[in-house]
Amino acid sequence: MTLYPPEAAARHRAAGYWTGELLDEMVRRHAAATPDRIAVTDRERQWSYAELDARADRLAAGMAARGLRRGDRVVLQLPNVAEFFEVFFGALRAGVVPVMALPAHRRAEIAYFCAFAEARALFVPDRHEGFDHRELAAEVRAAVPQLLEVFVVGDPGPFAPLAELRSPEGALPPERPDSGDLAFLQLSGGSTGLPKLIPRCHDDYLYSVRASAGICELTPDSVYLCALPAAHNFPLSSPGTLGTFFAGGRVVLAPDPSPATALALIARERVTLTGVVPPLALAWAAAAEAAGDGGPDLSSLELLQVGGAKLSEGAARRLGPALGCRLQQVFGMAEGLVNYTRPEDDEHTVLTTQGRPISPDDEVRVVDDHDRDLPDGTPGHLLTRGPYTVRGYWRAPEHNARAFTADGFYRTGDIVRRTATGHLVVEGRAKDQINRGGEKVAAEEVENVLLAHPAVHDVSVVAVPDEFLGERSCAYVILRPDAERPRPVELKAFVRAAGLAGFKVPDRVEFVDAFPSTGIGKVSKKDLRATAN
Ligand code: OOB
Repeated sequence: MTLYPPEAAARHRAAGYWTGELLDEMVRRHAAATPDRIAVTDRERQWSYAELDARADRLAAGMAARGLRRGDRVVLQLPNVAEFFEVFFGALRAGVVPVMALPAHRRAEIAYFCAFAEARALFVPDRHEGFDHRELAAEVRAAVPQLLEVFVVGDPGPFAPLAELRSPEGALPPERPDSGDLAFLQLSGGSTGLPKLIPRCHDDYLYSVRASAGICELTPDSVYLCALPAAHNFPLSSPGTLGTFFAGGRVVLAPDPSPATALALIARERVTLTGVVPPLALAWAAAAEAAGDGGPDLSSLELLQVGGAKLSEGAARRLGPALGCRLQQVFGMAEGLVNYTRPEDDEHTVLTTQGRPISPDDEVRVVDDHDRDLPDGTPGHLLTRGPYTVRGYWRAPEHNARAFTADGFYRTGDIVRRTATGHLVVEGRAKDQINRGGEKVAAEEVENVLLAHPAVHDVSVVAVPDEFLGERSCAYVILRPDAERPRPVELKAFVRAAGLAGFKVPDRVEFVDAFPSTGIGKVSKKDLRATAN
């Protein structure tokens, strides 16, 4: 399977962006050069590079011994535990393709990923944040017949423990994956009824990781706190955990992102950088301000990266002083393009823009509704193409025809303006999505669920402003004429019972008689949003 047009791939290789190296080789390299250096810290555990490397080998061998073949898919739903990287690197080494599910996903999402990706195995924790993932796995197994095995980190219950997959003397699969192969499937924030899978290969992903590590000046002394879910593209690659491994640094896994946990870990582990979404950054800043001089010692922290949702200038101003570090804005997407403010940028740029692209060969177009290029300073649709932006979603030709231009530009759905220095400012969004403090909710996915409720005639889910999260979701519901009005909590429970992740449950439900419409008879979500308050 070729993920990029051959001439584009040849160009990215000739430019030195694509090196032919595989993503797991970074672990091998440091295991050989500095075997005893710590790669991962997880609660009381420390794994050296040698240990992480050996574990990845054993897991790859175990996957091969269980009959998992190059190109086979598995669904990875692990929280921030060291085993996340054991399974991730082990799978890559075996040529097995993980689907990067989030811990918050529930039955509907996990069953869909398993079925759509034809996954052969599912990796889950026993319990996480009070939720039993073995029960979820049992439901998914019942619903998806071709899912062969479930492996559990922790108490396995009726399933196999991860340890069973570790093969002490098994051989690695003879054939190494190719750097242009599909390495893993990342998840799209989505704007359609079903989540889309993003095919990332070793070449494109490693380039974004390596270049990000350079821009963020990572060294073997870097200590990265992974506070967001490890599977998400931001903490995974921008430069995140993989960038830290690439540089030979140390990754500290936060079991939860609360200020109490995170600030204590920064102090105890002498963390030098971390990446968070705006509401978290503000919660940490508030906690640090409240604690004052008596709080945790944050003096090791050099860089706070904030991305995933728009950071207001006012919030941006507050963060550096509160946490005693430099701020970097990150505007990225799992489909590829990532923008960073740079160490050399002036303060105004860091506070008011979302950065500029990683690569000199990232092509950025800002266009009007008819794909005509707009001058700098004018907001428009952001289209992009480049050495690490995918050319299509996995197995989604119809959607791809809309989400990509004929010449391969990804339609990001973001409305941006470009400054004279090439920095981008995010002005809004054209896609039908709610950005709930960095967690993306596709309106249509939630609408489809609510439409199945017997009392619901029509529904429209939109973003409403929220002081803390930036946006929350509101479901506007038109009831069937004969229906009794359900309580909002019942409709929320209905979405939850359908097996959707908690962050997709509408924060608010409002009943209306009709929706405002656009000139051509479609629901005007813009006008609907304006009625919220
Ligand atoms: C990151 O990735 P995704 O795939 O969860 O979401 C991408 C979308 C963007 O298209 C944009 O709508 C929004 O999230 N976004 C931002 C933003 N960063 C992302 N909107 C405003 N300001 C920002 N700084 O969210 C992601 C991936 C890699 C690095 C960082 C974030």
